[in-house]
Amino acid sequence: MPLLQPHVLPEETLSHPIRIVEPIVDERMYVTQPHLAPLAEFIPYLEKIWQSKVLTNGGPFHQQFEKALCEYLGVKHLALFTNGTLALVTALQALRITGEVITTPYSFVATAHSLLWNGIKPVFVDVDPHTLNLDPAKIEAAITPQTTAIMPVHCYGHPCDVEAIQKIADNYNLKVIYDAAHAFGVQTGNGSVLQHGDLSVLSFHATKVFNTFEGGAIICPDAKTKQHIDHLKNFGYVDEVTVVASGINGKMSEINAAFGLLQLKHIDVALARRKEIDARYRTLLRDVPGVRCVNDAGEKTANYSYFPILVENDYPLSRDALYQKFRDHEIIVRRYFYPLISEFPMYRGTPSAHRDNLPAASEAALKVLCIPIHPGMSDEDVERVVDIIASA
Ligand code: T4K
Repeated sequence: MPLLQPHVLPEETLSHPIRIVEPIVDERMYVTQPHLAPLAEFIPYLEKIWQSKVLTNGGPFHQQFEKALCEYLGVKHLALFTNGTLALVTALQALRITGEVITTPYSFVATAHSLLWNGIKPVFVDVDPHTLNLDPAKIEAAITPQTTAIMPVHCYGHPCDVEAIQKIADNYNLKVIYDAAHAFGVQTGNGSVLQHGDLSVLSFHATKVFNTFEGGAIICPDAKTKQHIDHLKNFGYVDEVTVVASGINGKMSEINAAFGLLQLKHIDVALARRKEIDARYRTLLRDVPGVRCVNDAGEKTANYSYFPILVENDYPLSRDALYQKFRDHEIIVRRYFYPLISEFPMYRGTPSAHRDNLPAASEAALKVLCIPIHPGMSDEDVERVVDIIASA
């Protein structure tokens, strides 16, 4: 319990009247929209927080949410974070990674930024043109005496070739930290994809399949590692007078944890609707010339977090013209992941960032378009999106 309890002021003592913001009417269709549990269901959780006045620092909702998530995801240990980026930064700290880390350029910039924040040099390796995940066949050539780890991304929630990556890591004594920001709930033949590697990092950002507004987690292999990570996310504090590391403040607040607990009750319905939309897109786009849907989830249990299409050269419009056509129809599609991380100024100078080293990633970045997929979409919405693609 915190020593100082926050005091809630009665409304009549407020010096400024509260102005309620006008409801926003927005008819646009977005690449994603958060799935939110009904507001009325959240009120009792808020009442508990207001009663207890425990707002953060590993309170009861934080503890319950960690336990509930472990059960849902089928993992043994997990440490909650304020967001996925701080979780990535801390995962690298926890394993004391230094020197060079092999990673993918085809991701959100946070993947490589987490390396720079730790003073680590990212070494970019190309992706497999079919899965758009780090290509295991290209990893060995990039290993140097300075290489200490591999940081692959389960891009769009599609599992990396975890066996091949682990084999290389074992041969060269490297750690593996998966950026699993997209991979909530994803299974492989042997259970959760999050069990692979030394650590895996999730994001619960508003744009993710499962959101706590902002949030993230590190999946840990054992209780000892989790305890170390729990210290690192709390400034390195072990107890009131002991600090064991130069930790950060990465703790998830009680409000986010409480909301996460509630969101878990609704996630299966959201995933089921995503699956329907994914299937509908694949059927309707099958015969549209010049458009290729990336990766069918096949037998794996996917989470349908994104719906990327590749706009091929025989499509009547360029990728960017199609992107603009969508915008003209108030449909806000995105080019995840264009530009490649390796194209940004803080990465551009290194030899591994050169386009010649990254032909598959460079080509995908120029062709990809992520079209809307989220549980709030109707069948008519899906058809509207397909009509725009098919009518070029
Ligand atoms: N690793 C990977 C592989 C990642 O993809 C990410 C994050 C991270 C690490 C880092 O995790 P976090 O630290 O974020 O937990 C978004 C997200 O901000 C980012 O979390 C995400 N990846 C990335 C792929 O996408 P933007 O700049 O595209 O977001 P924004 O604001 O343009 O949102 C996209 C659409 O989502 C909007 O057009 C409408 C909708 N939206 C968005 C927000 C924020 C909503 O409906 N409500 C909202 O509150 O980066």
